[in-house]
Amino acid sequence: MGYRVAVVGATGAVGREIIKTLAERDFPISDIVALASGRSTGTEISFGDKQVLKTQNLEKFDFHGWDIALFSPGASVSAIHAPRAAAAGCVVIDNTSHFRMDPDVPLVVPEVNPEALLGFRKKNIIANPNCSTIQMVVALKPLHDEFKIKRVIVATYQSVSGAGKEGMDELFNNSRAIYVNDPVTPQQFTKNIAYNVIPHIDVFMDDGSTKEEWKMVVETKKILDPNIAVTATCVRVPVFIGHAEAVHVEFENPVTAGEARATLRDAPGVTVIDVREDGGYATPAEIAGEDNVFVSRIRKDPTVPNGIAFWCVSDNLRKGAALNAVQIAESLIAQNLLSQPKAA
Ligand code: 11C
Repeated sequence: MGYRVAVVGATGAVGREIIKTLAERDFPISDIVALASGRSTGTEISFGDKQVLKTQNLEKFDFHGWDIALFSPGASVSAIHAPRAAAAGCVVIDNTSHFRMDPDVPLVVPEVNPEALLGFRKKNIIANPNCSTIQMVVALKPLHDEFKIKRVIVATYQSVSGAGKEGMDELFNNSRAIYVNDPVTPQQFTKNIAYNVIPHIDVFMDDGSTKEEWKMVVETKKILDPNIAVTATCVRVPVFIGHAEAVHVEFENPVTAGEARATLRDAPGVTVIDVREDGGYATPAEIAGEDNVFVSRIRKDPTVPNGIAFWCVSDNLRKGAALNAVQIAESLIAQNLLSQPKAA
């Protein structure tokens, strides 16, 4: 017995990763459909070793009779089609920013706040957080439980795959253009991304921060604790896959680097790689394709009372997007929150 699962935005970088993750984790599926905008209709995508899905047109698709829809198109597409799927009785897990701050939509990282899923029936929609938020809260949660966080200062180093396949193509093409002395024309990014870093992700807000930075603040509060103060600087770097973050945390209670390290070693979804020698830390190139959040460089921040600094790295397409969405579906099943699968 399995569920009827729709994957929306199936031809994008995250959509493809969702289909791969469902197959790898042997998610209980009786029927799966790949959906995309009209122009991608007919694209073929492998599901596991044996099945090839031919993408169908989202606009014309009837969600009645489908159990779960994992959405990863643009936010404006989710805004129209996620409520349509939800109204048809299909549980929507949406990876876009559109519904995240809706008080009637749970925003969930299963290692952090699985209990928030209890409220999902209000709209039949669950939101998947932003990739940079997900990896940070997975690392912060066990530390908050033990030592109570007051304030977080984070600087991110975000890979171009956060901007989709087009972002990856632009890094490749711009790097090549520089080598062969061709002109470089930025399209997905505001400046040349090859051999450069750009302190700008998503649009500017009125206060001078960017929307990516705002998301890290408000999503962390919604998922973890509204009393935690967060300030972020989000930076695009010329890396294909894997976001990195330098995180400085001030706690209410005293904590040593050893205690923080021991707490993180026991935490679900976290791998500690922290040897104080050359190469004794994780970098994006090594963790691409992995499921966990990797934490390194755990040390005292002596500039504040009860301060700890660390470095964390995670695959933004997996834990930052596809894997977290599939884990939400798995958590719904584990908590008996889904109705019995619908027959095809
Ligand atoms: C990036 N974090 O790296 C973004 C991508 O709100 O879901 C995901 C944007 C979002 O560009």
